[in-house]
Amino acid sequence: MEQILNIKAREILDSRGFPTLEVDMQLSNGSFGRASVPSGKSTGTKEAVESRDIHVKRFGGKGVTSAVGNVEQVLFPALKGKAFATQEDLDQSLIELDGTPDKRHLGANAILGCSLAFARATANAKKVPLVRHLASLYEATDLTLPVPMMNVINGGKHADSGIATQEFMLVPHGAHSAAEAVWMGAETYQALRELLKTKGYRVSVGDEGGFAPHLNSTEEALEILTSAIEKAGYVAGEQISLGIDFAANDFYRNGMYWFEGQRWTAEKMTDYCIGLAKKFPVVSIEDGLAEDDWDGWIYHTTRLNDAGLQCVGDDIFVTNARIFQDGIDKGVANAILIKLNQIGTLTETFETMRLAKKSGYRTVVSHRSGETDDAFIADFAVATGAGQMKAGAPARGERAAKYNQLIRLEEELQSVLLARELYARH
Ligand code: 2PG
Ligand code: MG
Repeated sequence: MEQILNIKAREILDSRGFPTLEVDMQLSNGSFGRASVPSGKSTGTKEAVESRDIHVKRFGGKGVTSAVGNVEQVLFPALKGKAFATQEDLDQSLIELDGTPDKRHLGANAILGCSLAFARATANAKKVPLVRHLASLYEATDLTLPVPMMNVINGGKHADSGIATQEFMLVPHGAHSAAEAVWMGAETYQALRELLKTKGYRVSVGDEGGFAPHLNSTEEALEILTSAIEKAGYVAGEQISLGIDFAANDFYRNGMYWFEGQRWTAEKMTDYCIGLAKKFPVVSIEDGLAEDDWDGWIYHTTRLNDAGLQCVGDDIFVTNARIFQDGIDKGVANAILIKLNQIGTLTETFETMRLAKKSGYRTVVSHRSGETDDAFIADFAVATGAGQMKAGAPARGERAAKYNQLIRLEEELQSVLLARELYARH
C-alpha cells in the first residue's frame, strides 16, 4: 500500500479561456497521477459546488486559487503520509474533510481533482492502464466501447446562435467499431459545414465545437442535420440518428416552457418532442423538461417510453444517487447523464452508475461545456460499460481528446465491442 507523498494543484486554462483546476499526486513509490476538472455552464441547481474566487475581481470571480489553496493547504496536510487501501477509502476521507452534503466547503473541483489524480496514480503504481484499473474498481463484467453522441450544432447557453435548444447530436450507432463511429460523425460534421455554407449560414462554433448558425428553429436544425448525414453518404435513422439536449431549465419560467416564441405546458412540450421524433430520426431526448418539474417529467417519461425514445435526465438527477433513486421510484426518465463533477468523487459516480444498471436505466457519460484535454471520461465510459458517451463535436482539441482516446482504447483492448446493440431496433 503506497502512501500519499505529495499533492500539488494549479490553475490551468479550460476550453473557454477560464481558469480551472489541475491536481498532481505522487505516491511513496514515485507513482504519479494528474487530473484536471471540467466546468459546466448550464448547470443543475443541485450539483456539487465548485470552489471559485467569487469575491475577487480577477476573471470576474471565476479564478480557482481558492480551490488550489484548499488542495494544497487543507487536503494535502490531512492526507500526507497516509496510505489508502482503496479508492473508496480515499474518497470517503475527502468527503469527510469537506463535511458538507454538496462539497461547498472545499469545493467539488478540489475534491474531484484529488479523487481522479489518486485513481491515475494508483493505476500507475499497479502498472495497469487506467481503463483496467477503473474496470477493476467498478468490478466490471462487461467492458464496452460507448456509442459517441456528437454535438454538432450548439445553441442555448453554449452559443449565440439564438437557437433555444442547447445541443443537436449525431448518434452513429450503425458503426461496427468505435473508430468507425468517430469517423462517421466527423465526416458528417464536415458535410454539415459545407451544407451550412451553401445555405449562407456562418460556420463559427459554440462552446462544444458544434456550429452555431443563426437558424430559425429546432426543426430547421434537424432538417439540415438529416441532409448532412445523407450528404456524407449515410442513411439517416439506420446508420446515424440524432439526439437532442433541450437543457429546458434555461427556458422554464413560472411553470411554463417559453420555447421558440411559444408558451407551453409540460404536456405541450412533450407533444412537441414526440412530434420531432416522428418527423426526424431522433432517438434520444435529454432534459426535455426542467429539473423542478417532477410531475411533468413523470408524464414526459411515459410518453417517451411509449414512443420508444431514450429519455435522459441530466439537470434533474445531477449524477446524485439519492436524487436519482427518487427519480427511479417515481418513474422519471429511462436514462441518466453521468458527469463526475456533478457529484464530485469517483466512488460516488460509480455508485450512481451501478444504480442505473441495476434499475434498467441507460447511461450516457458526459463531458462539460468547459473542458480540458483530460480524456478521463473515455476510460471511465469504457470501464463501466456505459454504452454511450457525449463529448461535443468531433473537433476542437478538448473534445477530440475524448474521441481519440476511444480509438486508442479500442486498439488496446481488442476484443471489446461497440455498444451498438443499444440501438438495435433502429
Ligand atoms: C449538458 C452539458 C454538457 P454544461 O447540459 O449536458 O453538454 O452542458 O456542461 O454546460 O452543463
Ligand atoms: Mg444536459
